[in-house]
Amino acid sequence: MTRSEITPSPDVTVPRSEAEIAARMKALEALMIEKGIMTTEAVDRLAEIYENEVGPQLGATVVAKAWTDPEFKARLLANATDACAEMGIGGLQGEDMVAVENTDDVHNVVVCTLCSCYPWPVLGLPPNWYKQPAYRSRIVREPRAMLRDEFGHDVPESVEVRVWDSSAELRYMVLPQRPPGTEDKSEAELAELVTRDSMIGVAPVRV
Ligand SMILES: [Co+2]
Repeated sequence: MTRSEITPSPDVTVPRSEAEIAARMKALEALMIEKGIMTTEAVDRLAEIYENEVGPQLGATVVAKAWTDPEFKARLLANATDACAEMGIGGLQGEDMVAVENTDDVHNVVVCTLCSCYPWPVLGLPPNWYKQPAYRSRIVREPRAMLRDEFGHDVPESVEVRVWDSSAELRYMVLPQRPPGTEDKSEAELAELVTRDSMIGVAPVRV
């Protein structure tokens, strides 16, 4: 099974269909515009930002900086929101971000068991599989098997797997390990190696 084939299991109740959510969003948007809370332009601009401008390419620059600047890395692990703000990265759904570091002994992976909480400023909008009940339940029950079967990521038995449950209060991102053989690469070159999946913790960074 590949991740695109992950579908909700029949015993899981999915509260709303995508069409219903889209309809509710449209209704909310219309109401906010009507009441003068938002303008059409502002709504379009926000959608554009979170679809095109904010995304894993920003998270990748954060990771590359942490790999090359130990003091920045310490600040990132102490307070990811503040450290990202230093780089001009922040905003909606990034108010309380936490970075967790992968090491030789620990592999971190992120989920939102309730819905799809996710640090938008550094990762953009979550992929579909992140929102599926199949991922949300199994990654907690058997993370090692899930990573192996669905993502082809075999975490050695000697490495502890930690699963972090994102919420509206805390949104996690993974600081992946810098791959060996990248000592000569610049920060910009390193950033190109960092993928969204590596910052969710379902894949390593590969050269
Ligand atoms: Co959530």
